[in-house]
Amino acid sequence: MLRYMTAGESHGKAMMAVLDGVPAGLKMDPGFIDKELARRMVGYGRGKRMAIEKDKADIIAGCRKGRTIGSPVGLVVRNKDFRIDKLPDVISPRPGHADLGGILKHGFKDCRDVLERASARETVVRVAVGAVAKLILKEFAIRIVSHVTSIGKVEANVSDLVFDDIWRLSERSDLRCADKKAAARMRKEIDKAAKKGDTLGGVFEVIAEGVPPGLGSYAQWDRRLDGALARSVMAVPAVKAVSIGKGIECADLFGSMTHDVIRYNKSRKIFTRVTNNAGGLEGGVTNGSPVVVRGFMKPIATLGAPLESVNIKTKKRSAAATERADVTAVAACGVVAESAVAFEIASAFMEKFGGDSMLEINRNFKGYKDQLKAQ
Ligand code: EPS
Repeated sequence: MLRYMTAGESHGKAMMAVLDGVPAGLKMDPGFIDKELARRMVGYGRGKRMAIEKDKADIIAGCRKGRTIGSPVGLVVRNKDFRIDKLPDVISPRPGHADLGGILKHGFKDCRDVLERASARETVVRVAVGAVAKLILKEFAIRIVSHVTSIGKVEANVSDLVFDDIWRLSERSDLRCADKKAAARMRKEIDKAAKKGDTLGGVFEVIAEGVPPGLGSYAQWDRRLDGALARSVMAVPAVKAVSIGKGIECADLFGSMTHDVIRYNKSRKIFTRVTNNAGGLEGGVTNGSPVVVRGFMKPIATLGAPLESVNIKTKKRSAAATERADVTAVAACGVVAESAVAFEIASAFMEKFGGDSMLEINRNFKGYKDQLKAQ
């Protein structure tokens, strides 16, 4: 069983995570983890904090001589902008942020006690965890990428692109958008919002390719992989909706237009699909098609031209607090969601093929592949 927890405040000493259940014998790749952290920092419209930090993960537990040893993996990312005790109080909660709910919940007199932990800075270690999950999945040729499909009202057109195109084009784009023309229009929208002191949300898509059929389960509600994915992606800060495959569009269509026709490829001895409207999941179980999850991100809650709020001390109307923040962070949000998807797929993979070592998992997976071919 894979599980993790994180700790750390945005302007505290460091962000940290403990990832438990990593099999022994996994080759650690610190360079890969740091590359993943760098992908999260990218994005036109990101705030000044990203220019201060140069996120690097320190692997402080769970490894010996470059390989995991079956004990919990400890990951630490130090904050350059460490000044939590020197920062001013925040007394006008920002609409859309955790500020108000957080102070009411704890009886705090300063929203900073909330926002330091509620900050999306925490996602830096979710990405470190996701990178380790990706290292497990890589061993089984499972690849995961995300790309931005819209910012505000500007939509990308990626209908004729396959996984490798999306991978290549999104990696090159400062908005992780595979449609160059749309990205140019998105940048203009972001500039416009920045000028007005406003923020923008958008939509990202995460695609996991090479996922074998049979991960997850229809037999118990909490083992359905679609449910686990939805929860994990929804738990990424600022995500307000999650959909799988065609998602909400399915509600408008006939069944005949929605479900993916089944074929059999005799030479490869595998069942295939003509389309992938299900986004790789049927009945909470993977079907061998790519897993496609979309996340819908609201605009960042910290506005340069703030909305109205209330001073929590005087109870008088006042402008909401303004902190340094991003104008948009949909590209980063997509990278964080990749980590969420990697973690959930790796969890389901471990549940099905689980063992204490990579050797054991490899053996179990090979046996299953042979079984599928003999079906
Ligand atoms: C973030 C770090 C934060 C914010 C942002 C994400 O750093 P700071 O508050 O020092 O500027 O830039 O967080 C938010 C937008 C938010 O609302 O919490 C990061 O590392 O991703």
